[in-house]
Amino acid sequence: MRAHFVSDVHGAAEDLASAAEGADIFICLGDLLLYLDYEDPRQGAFAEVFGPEITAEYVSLRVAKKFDEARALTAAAWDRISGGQDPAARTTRFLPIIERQYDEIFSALPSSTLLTFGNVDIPALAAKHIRSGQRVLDGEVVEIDGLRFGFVGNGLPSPYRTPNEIAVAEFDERVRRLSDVDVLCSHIPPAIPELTFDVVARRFEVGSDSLLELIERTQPRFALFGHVHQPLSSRMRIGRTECLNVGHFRATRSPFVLNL
Ligand SMILES: [Mn+2]
Repeated sequence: MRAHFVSDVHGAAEDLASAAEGADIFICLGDLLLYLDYEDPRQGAFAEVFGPEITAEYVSLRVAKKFDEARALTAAAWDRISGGQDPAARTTRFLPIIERQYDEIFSALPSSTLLTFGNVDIPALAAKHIRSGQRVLDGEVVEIDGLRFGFVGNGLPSPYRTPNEIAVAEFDERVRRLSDVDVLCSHIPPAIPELTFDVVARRFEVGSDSLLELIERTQPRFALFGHVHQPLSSRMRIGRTECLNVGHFRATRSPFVLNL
């Protein structure tokens, strides 16, 4: 069985169809939306609302970890655009952009896709764009050709306050539902410094202790994940388990292929 994995699609809908060519199963590990593009301030929902100059400034403040200044910058910019600070108005402005992105992505994903969401997704807004045959899995196991694939999505709380971060206890509860898994599929990696450190952003992303514990205790054949766009290590062995970062699809435009 040939499994193709993608993660961190971040708006790159146009290359999803070719990424699925030749695959027996196609698995997407989340982060479908493009909110901010750290490489190109003209791309993404934020740039569409605030323009490239504010976006470039916002990105550099976040890279410098000046989160309060970054929020102040957007508040001032939103004030100029809308003449007020009504959060509902801001949501209304972003809504059609997010909806359009989800429509493009789910139209481009294969009709048979196994999917879990990432930390920048907004599952409630994705729901109506998901086609029949595209299955969202979170805290669930599916058996394919005698192999058990376990899925857990979303992110954990971080200083970046991305929209789909869930509490550690809730995340851990979903991980506990995954028993006797052969292939563990998640958006975020297990909490191992080499896997969570991003060498370009020069920061640690958030990994999960409970995923690490599950791997150490039950030794699935594979643990696949995304989230860290430029990891210090993209693969690591934990006992019998091969831990693999499937790559940043927006940058690579190619799937991670696993023959099972
Ligand atoms: Mn991502």
